[in-house]
This record gives sequence, C-alpha cells and structure tokens, in this order.
Amino acid sequence: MHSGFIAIVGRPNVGKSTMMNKLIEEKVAIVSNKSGTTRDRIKGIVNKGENQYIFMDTPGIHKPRHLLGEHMTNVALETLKGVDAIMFLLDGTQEISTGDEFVNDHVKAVNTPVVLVINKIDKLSDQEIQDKLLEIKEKLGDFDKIITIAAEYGIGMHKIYDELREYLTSDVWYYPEDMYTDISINKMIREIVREKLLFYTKDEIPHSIAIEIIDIDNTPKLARYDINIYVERDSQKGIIIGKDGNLLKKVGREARLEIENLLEKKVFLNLWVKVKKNWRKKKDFLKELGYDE
Ligand SMILES: Nc1nc2c(ncn2[C@@H]2O[C@H](COP(=O)(O)OP(=O)(O)OP(=O)(O)O)[C@@H](O)[C@H]2O)c(=O)[nH]1
Ligand SMILES: [Mg+2]
Repeated sequence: MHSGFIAIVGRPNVGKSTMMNKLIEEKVAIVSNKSGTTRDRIKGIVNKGENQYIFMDTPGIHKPRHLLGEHMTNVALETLKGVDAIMFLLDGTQEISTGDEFVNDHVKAVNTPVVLVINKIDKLSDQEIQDKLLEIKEKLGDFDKIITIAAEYGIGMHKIYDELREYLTSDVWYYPEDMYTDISINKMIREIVREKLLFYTKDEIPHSIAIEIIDIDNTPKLARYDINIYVERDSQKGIIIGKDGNLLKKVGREARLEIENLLEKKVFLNLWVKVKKNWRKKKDFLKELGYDE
C-alpha cells in the first residue's frame, strides 16, 4: 500500500477546487467564477488500486487586505509544509503574473517536488500551449513535472494520478477506504449556501458573505437548519434579499435541493440576512466562523 499528501496551491480562481472535486469524483469544495471562493483547507481523498492520494485544496494565495485574507493566504502557505508533493496550478488563459511568481517563490522555498499544472487548456490552441510552456520556463523556471489539463471537463486527470504516484512514499493508508473528505456535514451545508449566494452576487458582495448555522433540528426523516447569512453593509443586505425576497428564495431553494441530496432526507432551511459591519477585520468573529488558523 502507498499513500501521500499533495497540496494544491495557486492564485485565486485558477481552478484548484474544480480539479480536486474531479480527482476525487465527489463534490467537497465549492466552486465559483468569483476569486476567493475557498477559505479553508479541504482534504479530498481518493484510492486508486493500492494507492491512496490525499489532496489538500487551499485558498487562493493573494495579497491580503484584511484578516480573513491573511487567514486564507496563511492556510495555503502552511499547507506547503509537510506534504509529499505540491501541485502548483496556473490558469493557462492568463498571462503569468506577479501573483504566480509569488506562489512560485513559496513552492520553490520548500524542499518538496513541485508539479506545475496548466489548467483551462480547453480554451487554448496547441500553439498557445507551446507558448505558455516557454513563458513558464522564462518567468517561473524549471519544475519536476508539467501537466496540462482542463479540470472542468475532467481532461488530464489520469495523468495526474500517474505522475503523482512516485511521490506516495508512505506505506500505510491514513484514511479508511470509504472516507473521501475531512469536511463535516455542517460545514458542507454552510458552504453549499455560500456557493448559491456567490453565483447570484458580484463585486464586493461575494467576499462579504459569511454563513453560520445557529440552530439545527435533526430527526430521522427531516432536518431543519436556521442559518444566518452575514454581510458587511445594509445595502448588501437589501441586494441579497432581493426584490420581494426573490433572490433569497432562489438561493434557499437551490441550497435546500442540494442539501436534501446530501442528507437523503427532507430539509427545511430558514435563512436570515444579518449585517455585521467589517466582519472580515474582526478577529473574534472570524474565530467564531472557524477562520482562525
Ligand atoms: N474553461 C475552463 N474553466 C475552468 C476550468 N477549471 C475551472 N474553471 C472555472 O474557473 C473558475 C474558478 O474555479 P475554482 O475551482 O473555484 O477555482 P479556485 O482556484 O478553487 O479558486 P479560489 O477558491 O477562489 O482560489 C470557475 O468558474 C470554474 O468553472 C477549466 O478546465 N476550463
Ligand atoms: Mg477554490
């Protein structure tokens, strides 16, 4: 038996969570087209034959402007320590930026094999992929391996398992065969609600949303969750509720359906929108939300 821990890092929005979900064939990390979607480290575990791959999805590494951002970047950088291999993801459709160079400096600073992954190649021609490889060499230097994928379409996933196999250096499995994540059900429920809200909001709002479960009534046949949705300003509260409460209703319905699937029972969601001024800068509140690593 072989197993190993693999960190997935990169700038925000490059497709880290999409890739992890595809690799483990389960949805454990929420995904959106807004940057800063993932706020914690999430493990995704998959067994292939005698090999157990333990992937660690992380928040996008960026220059923080508040405590939440600091927490997010710290979590990602901390994850680099003590893994067997690092997957460094790039968005192949974008020019390599100072943000990518910042990630590069950190992944090269630890003495761990780095696999560079170029994602979103569904949008690139063969020539553009060749050009990207040259740009990588010039701006980021050399890597142990380079893989091209389109995570959203599951293209290239087999290459990832193959190329990572040699880094699974432990000869025990760390997790039981049927365990595919370390995220709790309640955390998953909070994330599902947040994902639906991210889909319908833009600009600063996606970053200003936090979800807290305040009460649960769980019976064998049904579950009721009272959930607070926090935003930072009164104007944001109005937008999230929507005209005649329509946006909140839509979010509630979509989240409920997904949670019912997850729990395999009937679910009632009571969503309340609350304003918590500047919560992303408040240490105590971040701790309450679990963003305090
Ligand atoms: N065209 C294309 N889009 C992709 C691909 N993979 C991911 N995306 C899109 O890229 C966006 C970001 O995906 P995420 O998986 O949330 O990215 P992330 O790196 O986890 O982002 P953060 O959590 O914010 O750091 C989403 O809109 C995805 O649908 C791909 O292979 N091709
Ligand atoms: Mg993510």
